[in-house]
Amino acid sequence: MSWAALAVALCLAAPSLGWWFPDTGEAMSSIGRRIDGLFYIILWITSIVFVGTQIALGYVLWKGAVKPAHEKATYSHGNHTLEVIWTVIPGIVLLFIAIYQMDVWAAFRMRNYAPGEIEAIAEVTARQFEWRIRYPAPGKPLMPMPQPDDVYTVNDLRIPVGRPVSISLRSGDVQHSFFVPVLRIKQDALPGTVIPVWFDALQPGSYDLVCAELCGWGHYKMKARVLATSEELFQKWKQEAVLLQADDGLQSASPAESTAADQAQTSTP
Ligand SMILES: [Cu+2]
Repeated sequence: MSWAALAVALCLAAPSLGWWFPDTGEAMSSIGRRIDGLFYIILWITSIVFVGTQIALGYVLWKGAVKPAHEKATYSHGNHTLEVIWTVIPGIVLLFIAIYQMDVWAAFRMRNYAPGEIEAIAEVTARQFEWRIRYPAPGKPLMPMPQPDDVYTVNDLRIPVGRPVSISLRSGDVQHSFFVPVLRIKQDALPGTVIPVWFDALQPGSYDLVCAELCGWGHYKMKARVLATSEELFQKWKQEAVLLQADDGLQSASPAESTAADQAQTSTP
């Protein structure tokens, strides 16, 4: 009974045990660091079990080797107590892991759990075989449908560093997966669905964005970059991009509008 009480207490305390596991600082996003913590706890549990079983195996081998030759090994079949123990302990460990990870999962998947106000900075549309990105004009919110003054890039997602931002992820054709390994962010892009994904970048840098879902012959080349810069540089870049796009529009037949039309066409499932 006391064992059961201990197991229940351990499971209930699981979400608050994060401080046990040091932040290694390898992930470049706050949620990434918590995801790393989940991997480390599993690594610790499996390491302890591995070392423990190897020590037990070594001990049994040693004990058998030093036995006098005339002593026979005892043979036994079935042990109810042992079977209960090696069923209940892994069960408790699995329950512990299941409850322990809930907090991190909720923080990543539910926007309500994300820290602070989150600005939707861009719409990212995955399509065979590139990432099309649409930003609202400086000072404007991201609208569900393309606007004439939106800014467009291909395979180049710019974000400000140090604050959580969200993107609206969609697919223009088949299933893709938005994967930024260094930020530990992975989310499938599904045709006909707009999925908000929030994340932050803790340090400025250029991070690889790849597709993690086999989506056709050109899947291998469906890579882009996430460029995390300071807030000032991000805003400056967006203002320059708007002017550049307007300039292009004067010289040719308004590519911004044609891209917007193209975007509207491709993003409608
Ligand atoms: Cu792909």
